[in-house]
Amino acid sequence: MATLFEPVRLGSLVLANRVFMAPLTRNRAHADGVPGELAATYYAQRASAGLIVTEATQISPMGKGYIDTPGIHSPEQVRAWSRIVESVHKSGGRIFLQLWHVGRISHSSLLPNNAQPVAPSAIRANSQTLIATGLAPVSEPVALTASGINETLDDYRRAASNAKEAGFDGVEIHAANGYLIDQFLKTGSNRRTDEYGGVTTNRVRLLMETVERVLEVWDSGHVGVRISPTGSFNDMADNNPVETFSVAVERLNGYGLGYLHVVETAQNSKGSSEADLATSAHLRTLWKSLYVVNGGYDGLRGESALSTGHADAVAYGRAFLANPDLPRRLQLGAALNEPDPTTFYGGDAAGYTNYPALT
Ligand code: 8OZ
Repeated sequence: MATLFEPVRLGSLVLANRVFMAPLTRNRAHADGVPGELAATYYAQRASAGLIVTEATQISPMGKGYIDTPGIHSPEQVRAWSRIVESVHKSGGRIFLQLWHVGRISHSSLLPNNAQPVAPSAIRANSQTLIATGLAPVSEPVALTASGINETLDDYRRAASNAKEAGFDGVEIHAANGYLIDQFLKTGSNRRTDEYGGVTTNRVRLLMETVERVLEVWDSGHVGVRISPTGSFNDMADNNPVETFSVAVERLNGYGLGYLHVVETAQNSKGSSEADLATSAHLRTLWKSLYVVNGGYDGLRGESALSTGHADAVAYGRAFLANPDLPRRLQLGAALNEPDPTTFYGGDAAGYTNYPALT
């Protein structure tokens, strides 16, 4: 069995290790969705990750749900991302862009012409988002029409193409944590009566069609999908996560994707329960390529996930945020910097580019 520090193949790439950097929302982009000036330094500092997955990045103006998150739909955004990718590549790293549409987790003040957010069904989430005035309840959404779904799929394709133009090594489709694709997957947020709702094979349709659009642009080995089968963050619930996600995973197998990335915790920052881990272990038996896990792992649990065959790679969020040289620290068994939650979302270099590496 592999260790965290052995290389692993992903598409045409050979990644240096199996310590991945999980996507982390940092809210330091400009109001127009152009990534901030410090982002190139921040990501390059973390280039020793086997793979960096960027912070969630909106595919369109309607895909935005929080203040100061980056996009990948305008030429200025693409230019800024290309400078970030270049700095990561110069430092020897590999980086995938995470493609994001928030669906109902948004607020009208963040959307074009103060629009209502879109969702599978007009069900408002009992959840909050960050807007100009601070935390606010999310707005009431409207159900996407068939043509709205098609336009959204076109947006995914364009965003995937923009990511390629910016020089990324690949893309990760965000189908986790209560955002648009997850809202379609899970029964609590999807009451549709058309071919995108009801039975599981219908609820997984938007994810499959998204993958198909992205594969019009990218080779399958350079595309990953992130899911959170037992996640309840953002007011999510599913009647039968094992059934829903077994169907999703078996269908995804048909596309030959590079990896599946599974958030194993019910809530951000909380640990995973036995049931969460059992669901993930089951999906692992179904999945045919690289299996990446995330959710409160430390070095020891990460090693054990690999040595027991539970996973092929481990994505670290908070630990990577606070430790730019995380793989080296884990390998040496060195002490870790503690993450500072007061600087997670928004702000400047403090808590972003000033965490020290080992000397
Ligand atoms: C925390 C705050 C805002 C967004 C996710 C993109 O959970 C997020 C997110 C996390 O996937």
